[in-house]
Amino acid sequence: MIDLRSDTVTHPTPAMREAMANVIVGDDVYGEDPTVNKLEQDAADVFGKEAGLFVASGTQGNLVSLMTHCQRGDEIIVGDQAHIFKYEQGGSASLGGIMPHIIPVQPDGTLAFEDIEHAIRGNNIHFPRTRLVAIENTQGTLGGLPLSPQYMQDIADLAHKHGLILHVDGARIFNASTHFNVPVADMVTDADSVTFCLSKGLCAPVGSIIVGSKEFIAEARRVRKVLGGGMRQVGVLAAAGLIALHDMTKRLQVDHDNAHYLAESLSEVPGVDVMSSATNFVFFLLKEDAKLSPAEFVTEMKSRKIILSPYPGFERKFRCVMHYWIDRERIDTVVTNMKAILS
Ligand code: TLP
Repeated sequence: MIDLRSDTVTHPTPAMREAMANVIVGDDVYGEDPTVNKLEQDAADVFGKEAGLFVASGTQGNLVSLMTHCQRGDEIIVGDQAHIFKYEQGGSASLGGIMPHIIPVQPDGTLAFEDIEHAIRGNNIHFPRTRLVAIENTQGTLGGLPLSPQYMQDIADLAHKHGLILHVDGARIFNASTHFNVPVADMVTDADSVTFCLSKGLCAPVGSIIVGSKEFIAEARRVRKVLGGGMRQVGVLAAAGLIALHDMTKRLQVDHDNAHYLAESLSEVPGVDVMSSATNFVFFLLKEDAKLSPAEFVTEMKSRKIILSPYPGFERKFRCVMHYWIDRERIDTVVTNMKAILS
């Protein structure tokens, strides 16, 4: 099968499977799993932060971060296209009592500073308290768009100028740092917390990490526990996470080059409009006058062992995500099959 739906579909690499089989573990709720402790400290070091916390998923990382930073009734400023707002079941509201104040995500993936400033509440008994700004890098829904180190610094400065916290949903922050060819620490220098995912393009089977100050992470550890996220001999997963963090982050340019190659090749397929290509994402539209309907297209591709699906919430917009298990040969196979069924 060639699965293009997401980089979340990646299986662990052979090196990860070997490391997982041989790892030393302990009870992480007691803080006694040496592999988890190493992963958390290594991640903190890589990001230039004091401490790290291994969590089950990106969704849990964002939720734990927001619930640690905010009190019930607080408000966060977040983009209307952000994963936190669109694809996390409103968990910060339903579980944390945190209200999202949404502002438009700009076509380049950023939040406009005037929109942020406009959204900040004054000190008035009628208003919730604005506590935090959340920014996503790379911005997923609009196409895996990388936000520059300068923008990240500016938004941190803006948040802090107004006494607000900056949380970064950096599920794919290594794709952004690869794009700009800067160390990931330089992307988040003054961010108060960052969540990043080991289980997407970095191929670990499970897990994300939150990094931030020692004090913040100590509190986040409590919140993770109450959300059912205290995991015991989780070194079996952290072993794969260490390879994700140290090795797999170094190869992401290959995925970006492959995305570019796929986008160019797709422009020759009838019935398809390439909408965007950035970092490891390619979005295309199956045109109204295409030979097949979206459902027929998906079924026909599946019968050829290629998995594609419309992006959640869209009928004709498809996302192809490049990752370790997709090479040029597989891309050629995808394009050849699409030409065959859409011509
Ligand atoms: N995104 C998934 C789907 O949920 C859409 C994907 O296939 O891209 N932040 C961002 C920016 C994400 O893209 C995702 C996952 C998450 C957070 C949540 O991560 P998980 O799936 O580990 O909870």
